[in-house]
Amino acid sequence: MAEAAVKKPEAAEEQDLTDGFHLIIDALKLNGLTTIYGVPGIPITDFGRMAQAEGLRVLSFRHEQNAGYAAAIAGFLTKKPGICLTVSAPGFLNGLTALAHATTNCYPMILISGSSEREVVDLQQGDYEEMDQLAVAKTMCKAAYRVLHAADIGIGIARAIRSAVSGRPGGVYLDLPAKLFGQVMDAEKGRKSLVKVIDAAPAQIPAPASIKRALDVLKSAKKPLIILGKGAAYAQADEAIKSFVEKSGIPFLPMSMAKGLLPDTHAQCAGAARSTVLKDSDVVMLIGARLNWLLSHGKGKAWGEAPKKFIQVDIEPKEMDSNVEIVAPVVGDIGSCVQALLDGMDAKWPAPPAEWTGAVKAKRDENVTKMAPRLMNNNVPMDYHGALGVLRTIIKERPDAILVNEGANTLDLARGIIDMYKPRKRLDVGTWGIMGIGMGQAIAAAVETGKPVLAVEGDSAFGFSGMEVETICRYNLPVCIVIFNNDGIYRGTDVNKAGADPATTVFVKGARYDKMMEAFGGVGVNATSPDELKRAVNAAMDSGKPTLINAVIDPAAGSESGRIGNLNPQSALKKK
Ligand SMILES: Cc1ncc(C[n+]2csc(CCOP(=O)(O)OP(=O)(O)O)c2C)c(N)n1
Ligand SMILES: [Mg+2]
Repeated sequence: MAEAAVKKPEAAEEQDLTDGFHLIIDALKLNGLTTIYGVPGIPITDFGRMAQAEGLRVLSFRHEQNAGYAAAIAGFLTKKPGICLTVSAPGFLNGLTALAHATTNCYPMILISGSSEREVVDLQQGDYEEMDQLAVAKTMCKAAYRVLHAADIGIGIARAIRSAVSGRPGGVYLDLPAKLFGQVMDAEKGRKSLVKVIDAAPAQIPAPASIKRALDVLKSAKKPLIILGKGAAYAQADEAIKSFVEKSGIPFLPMSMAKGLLPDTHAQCAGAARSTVLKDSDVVMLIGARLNWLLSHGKGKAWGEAPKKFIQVDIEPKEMDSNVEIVAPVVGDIGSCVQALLDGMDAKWPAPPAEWTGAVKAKRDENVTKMAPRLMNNNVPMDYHGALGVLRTIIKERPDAILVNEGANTLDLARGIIDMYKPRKRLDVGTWGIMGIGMGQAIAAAVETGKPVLAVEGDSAFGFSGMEVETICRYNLPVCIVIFNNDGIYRGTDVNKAGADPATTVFVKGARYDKMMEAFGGVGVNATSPDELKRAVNAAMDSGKPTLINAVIDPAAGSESGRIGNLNPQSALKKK
């Protein structure tokens, strides 16, 4: 009793104070940011504990890069910045790849890193994990900020949120020096210093003249094509996009992560006639798709000889004319732009010439028919087509599942073979073709959507984030990983002719990745035939238990670099 009486005035005093730790938590909560992906350590360990205690979901990873990829894709899925939390220098650097990846892919993300003492870092006196993180981050993101005073936390987080999601979304770095966390201030003043970001990503309405110009060009086309990019998927303007495409009657080509915006089985989908529509189209409307390497920069062999006119719909004005002339730029947010286009089409909008739509459909049907028997093969060892034929059916039967996909052959073939039926269900390597997104994206997909996740992984690709299977087991997430194990990168058959070391592209033969999952209490299965694979994936999807299936693929089945082998430089000397 006496003790409590003595403590009372102290506790009352404490109630009037807040500190950096709590202000950061309160600022995130105020803005609806309630999930943090990270790795603990000095100076953010207690912050993670307190955030958890205050009701935030704080998911601890085994490596910051994977936490960063999780945050980045969370941003893509939710249109709110995904939060990645790391320690200073090495942890920060581990998270930086994901920050750069988020910026390149236009995913909103905030990398929050603790940092060492400014006065020591700036004099380069060798502090614990010393690094001028703000300077390093600046070149890799849309914006980078540092908060030095507890009273500025509200503004700092508000600026980070707005920078990440407004205009073209991207990565933002927020530097929080160790001293900031413990800084104390009056609680009421602290509360008042917080900022709730109003209308973080304001609509950007396109100019009416740009809409008219675009529709005029589109109407004049004999062989029009619409290309949907992942910006269109991000926009969550699914109904407007579907109505616009259907009202126009124009064949559409989805980029990888735009698959499912309209089903791949839709009558207008030209996915299976990609080379034909790129070559033969005369007017191409890009919606949230950039003319980067993935579209051969809009020129060259892939685009054929016929002259082309490009219409581009994008939120970023600088995107226009980036590679070729854009005759009808439409600048604004995708939702507003597509709605305006739709509103601008009168009831008598002419269908594109039947000769064109018929030709596209014929090519598509021909390719689909050609592929069909290969997808039904029951070969042992499995080839890519036999294994992917099974997964294709599983996604057809479970269109709500989220497909995560990385690898070379495993990526390129899965992209072509597995039809998607709903928006934002296919999450893959993005603009850079980066390996290592697999487990981070799978975890975030499960956490953010609550839907089952099927991660289709090359054995090399999986290795970049493989340790996160422990994270998947720890949080008991409904993730089924299928590893296309062909003993290596591209193929498992390479031989080093010059010495005893294995060739650079091959791994341990017959590796059993399924045992990794068992080590952490998950389900491991070794599947050697399409039938075994089908049973194991269905069981995993039904049970929701963390599962890893080692799918044994013929080591000779793949090709160098999958579909992009042409990008490999060649030595003239080798050909002598
Ligand atoms: C971060 C990163 N490092 C390296 C690469 C180069 N790379 C492209 S695909 C690939 C792995 C391909 O092998 P695998 O995942 O086993 O797929 P497979 O073709 O064998 O099915 C690698 C290492 C990359 N894309 N990203
Ligand atoms: Mg492989």
